[in-house]
Amino acid sequence: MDSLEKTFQFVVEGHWKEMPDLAKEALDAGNQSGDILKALVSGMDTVSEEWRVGNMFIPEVLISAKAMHAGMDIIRPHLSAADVKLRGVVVIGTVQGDLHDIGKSLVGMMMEGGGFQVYDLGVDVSAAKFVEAVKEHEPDIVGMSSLLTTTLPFMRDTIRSLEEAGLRDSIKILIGGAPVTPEFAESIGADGYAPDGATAVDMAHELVG
Ligand code: B12
Repeated sequence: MDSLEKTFQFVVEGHWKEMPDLAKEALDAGNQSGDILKALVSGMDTVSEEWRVGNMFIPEVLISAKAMHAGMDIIRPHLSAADVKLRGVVVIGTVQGDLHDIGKSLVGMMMEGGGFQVYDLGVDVSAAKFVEAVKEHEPDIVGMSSLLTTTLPFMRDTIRSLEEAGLRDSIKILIGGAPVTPEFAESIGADGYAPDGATAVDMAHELVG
């Protein structure tokens, strides 16, 4: 097994402690950082799918996400412009009142894998914080995540606040999370909805043209 196949395997099996050494080994072996990133993302894709069909459980998903993060930390400085072309800037966060971050972090990492510079604002992000971050980072895309039906209205509030701040026209808004539907996205004036990380990346590419 070469180091890229091993990287994929280490994500799927959640070997987060061993991942930094493996990522360094993969770089030393002359692999491009973009290819290592692809192996990490593809490992996480497999994990998401295994979780979806019930073959993996949340604690395992969390450990795999940790392994992917550990690999990302090593290769991030090597993802130079020459290696991965910057497709745009994304600001992403889980909306106010909501502490679920697994899906949001996955989407953020996959966006990074898709060539975007990502600012992850974390969880429980108020409308005001989104507005502040848009002013600071001038993103192309704002991604919002919500896993609770009770926090869905905060997506609408955030869009309103961005409109009031005069920032809405300069960005595209992409939303997601288990209770989110395309109809809901349309009703609050978002530009798109994606059910998973891979679709989110495709849609982000479309939105930035
Ligand atoms: C793990 C989990 C937790 C963990 C969260 C840990 C963490 N660090 O995130 C803990 C234990 C803390 C937790 C707490 C709670 N939870 Co909870 N939780 C879950 C669970 C089991 C899995 C969520 C998850 O991580 N899925 C895995 C990821 C990969 O999937 P995902 O989040 O859906 O993300 C994917 C897509 O949705 C999409 N996506 C997600 N975000 C975004 C963003 C963008 C921009 C895009 C494009 C796409 C996108 O792409 C992702 C990748 O494919 C769900 C059950 C479920 N079926 O969803 C309940 C669930 C969401 N929780 C629920 C509840 C009720 C709670 C609590 C209120 C429980 C309580 N009484 O305390 C608290 C709320 C705390 C809070 N204020 O947020 C309910 C929500 C019910 C509802 N309809 O509102 C659920 C559905 C469980 C249930 N069936 O009752 N929870």
